[in-house]
Amino acid sequence: IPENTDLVAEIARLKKEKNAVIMAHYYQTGDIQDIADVIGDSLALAQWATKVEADIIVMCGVHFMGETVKILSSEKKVLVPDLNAGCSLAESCPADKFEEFVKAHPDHTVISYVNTTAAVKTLTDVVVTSSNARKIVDSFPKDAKLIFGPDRNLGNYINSVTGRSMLLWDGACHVHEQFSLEKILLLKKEHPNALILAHPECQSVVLKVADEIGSTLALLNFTKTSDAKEFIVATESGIIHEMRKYSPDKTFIPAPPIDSTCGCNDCNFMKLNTMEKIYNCLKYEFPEITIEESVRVKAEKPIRKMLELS
Ligand code: CIZ
Repeated sequence: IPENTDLVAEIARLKKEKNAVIMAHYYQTGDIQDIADVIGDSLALAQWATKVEADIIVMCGVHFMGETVKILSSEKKVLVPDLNAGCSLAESCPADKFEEFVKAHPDHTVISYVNTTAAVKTLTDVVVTSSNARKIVDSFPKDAKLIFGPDRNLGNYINSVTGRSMLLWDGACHVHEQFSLEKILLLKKEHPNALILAHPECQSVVLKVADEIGSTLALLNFTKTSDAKEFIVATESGIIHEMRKYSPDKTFIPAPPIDSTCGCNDCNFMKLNTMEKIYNCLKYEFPEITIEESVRVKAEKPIRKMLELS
């Protein structure tokens, strides 16, 4: 890319020329969120993917999000700026091992978090995101036998609020698993009026001290309506961009990870996407998400089921 290229203008030009749209997850950097046609959580992005009219969708997020868009909009070209943008949670649940787990419990309904590969979705009855997991789990009879994967922290949290004992897959998100209770409590001492906001993928010790637990969208909405002026935010720090945009008068403090040298409250996969890569992927229409049609068709069912129940 030539030096001094105005990436914002060039991306806008390519988008128009190619009838493309840009979708960005809340965990993307602020510059990417600012040029996106739509910003959202996985549920909002999936819902939007079923309606959008375009020839090309650039999904600025991680690989499974590109897959979800492709599964729902198979006729469109779906690009992701960096194919290496994986997800620790999706990787913690290999399809072959998950299949063994499902087969070992044949009388169970399988509920999978959206942070899974298309292959795992083919083994799933209904997909959930953090913003609809409770509602969808509650749609099953109280005595239903349920498997929930792959996030054990989210699964434990949903078990606790719904009074169920779903069988859990033992996976975790490397960002949310890393938040340090001790450092959060130190921050709280320094900012006694700050409310602690935590994502349900955090460990239960962090959830115990949280004033509000919810998905990115739920936490964002909470900050808009709360009277509080300060918040300690225990989820990926990208969401703080939106929080600040809506509430410029409030203070948002990212919760620190255990190992502060690893910068774990940023998802290093999400942050692989850059403005330069978006420009290149629009220009060269690459890298593209492709899914074998038989897998796509099978994986679409539990996602559509989620959309119906949401
Ligand atoms: O559902 C999503 O997009 C994720 C990964 C988190 C959240 O709470 O929005």
